Amino acid sequence: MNCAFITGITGQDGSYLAEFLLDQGYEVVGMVRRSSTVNFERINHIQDRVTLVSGDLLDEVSLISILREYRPQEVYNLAAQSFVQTSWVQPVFTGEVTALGVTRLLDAIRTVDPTIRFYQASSSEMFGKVLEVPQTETTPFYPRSPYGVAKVYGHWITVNYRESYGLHATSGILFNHESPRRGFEFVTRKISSHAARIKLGLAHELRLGNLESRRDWGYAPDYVRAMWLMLQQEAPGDYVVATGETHSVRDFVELAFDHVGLDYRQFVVQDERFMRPAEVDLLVGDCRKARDALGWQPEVTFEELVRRMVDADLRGFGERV
Ligand code: NDP
Ligand code: GDR
Repeated sequence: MNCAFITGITGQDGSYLAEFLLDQGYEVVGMVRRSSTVNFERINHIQDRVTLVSGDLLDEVSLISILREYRPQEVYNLAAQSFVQTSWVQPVFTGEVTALGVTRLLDAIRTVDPTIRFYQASSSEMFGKVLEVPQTETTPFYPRSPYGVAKVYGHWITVNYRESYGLHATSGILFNHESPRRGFEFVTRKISSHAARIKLGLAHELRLGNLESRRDWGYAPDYVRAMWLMLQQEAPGDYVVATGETHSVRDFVELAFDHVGLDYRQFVVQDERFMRPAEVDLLVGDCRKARDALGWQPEVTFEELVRRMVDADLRGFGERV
């Protein structure tokens, strides 16, 4: 039985990837950080089918011990301080986890078993103030936040360990992907949860920052499939994963509120607190390489994504009314 090790298993992507790998017949080992309260909400339903081990990207000893004990063939590095806005408030911490954490894990792999296949969760935030539209694997990076800068480091250290030590180290440059399991601080879930709560009479307004920024939004379960496909390739590489469509935050709000029969203009308030010191105005990816080499394509459309997220929040909040 193949064994896969996932960092960030308690996160949105980690939970979907764990489900996907279990379905493929893998033994799944997931790393969790010690905390005073348990936050296994996203993996409760599979907890008895995965092995959870304690560790931290800040602590290389824990990474080496886990690899030595479980001997995985595949490692998926999904752990990160992943919220862009927080990266301005905690820039050093973001660099420690999201940038240097990648080196710690790569070095643990090099030390324990250099035949392990490694996936790094790189991001479209690396393109930042975009130098080309649409963005591809060869578009130069111009990150706009401490998070984006940290991800550029994580990307290049992955490429460097591939080239220096011959590791099967792959970087998936994933554009935004969302789901009903998305954290509430990210704009899509903030919108879907507020649309549902306003509809149910549990809230009366939605405070947002920049409504004009544009993102290439896909559906998270489609994207974890691409991660796995990348590690099944003979050779490691870099792949853009995206839908090729771009929509504004305003488009997302409008669709979400339309879906519950409300006019967003009556509820949305623009609030300076949610504006960013430097914004990424436009992202749209060209995933031709992933399509041709991996046979990957997204299955859920933007409109369907919005509907699924709002419907899930209507059910979730509706049960609590
Ligand atoms: P989440 O924020 O939902 O999950 C992040 C995970 O990282 C959580 O499990 C968290 O654990 C864990 N984590 C954070 N810090 C540490 C640490 N020091 N040591 C160990 N684990 C840690 O992110 P997503 O699931 O959305 O994203 C997964 C990865 O993909 C991230 O690296 C993100 O930056 C990247 N990415 C995401 C995209 C997206 O649109 N979702 C797009 C492109 C890249 P805990 O639960 O304890 O906080
Ligand atoms: P992003 O996602 O920064 O693209 O990073 P987020 O949903 O936080 O922001 C998207 C866009 O929406 C604008 N926005 C707001 N954002 C938030 N969070 N809250 C608001 O109130 C708000 N109002 C407007 C933002 O300014 C931005 O333009 C996500 C994360 O998952 C990263 O980890 C990942 O690497 C990238 O996607 C690809």
